[in-house]
Amino acid sequence: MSKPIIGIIMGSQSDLKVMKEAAEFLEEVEIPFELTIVSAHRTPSRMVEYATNARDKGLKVIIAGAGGAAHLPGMIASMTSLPVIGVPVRSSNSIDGWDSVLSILQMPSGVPVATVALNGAKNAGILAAQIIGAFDKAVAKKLDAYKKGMKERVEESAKSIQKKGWKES
Ligand code: RP5
Repeated sequence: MSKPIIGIIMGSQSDLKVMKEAAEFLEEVEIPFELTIVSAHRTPSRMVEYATNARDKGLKVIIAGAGGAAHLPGMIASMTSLPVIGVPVRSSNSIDGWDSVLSILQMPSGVPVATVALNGAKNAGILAAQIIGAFDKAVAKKLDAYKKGMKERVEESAKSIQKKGWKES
């Protein structure tokens, strides 16, 4: 198996139900990735080690998901110049999800985290693939096919609604 070029990390195993959507997308477009748990609050040294070794081990993009206070994506971004995509997770300790959205989104100038929607791990996977696809033609081709598939599904739904009317779905 090829070496992972995308790292998916999350603050807790409880984030996996959301974060697995990023992994599933990367599997679909056949981009090698690694997935693990790194907690900013419970394993701070592991977080430093992960961020500082990421580039040397071949990663090109990091997807980091966390809920509640959600420091993980920002802290990782503070220690690497690789692009970091943040996934705010609505977790058991979230007030309503806004806590993790704002924590990940409102990074100070100089340390960006590309923040996707609450629980938006699939979009994080797509965005990471698009970053890779900017330089890799084979990945770009798969992403173009994915977009074409979405377009065709909407067109089919539109046709079916026009034919059947609004009473049937
Ligand atoms: C955050 O706290 C994690 O990312 C998770 O979303 C949340 C709750 O963690 P657990 O108490 O379920 O381990 O750090």
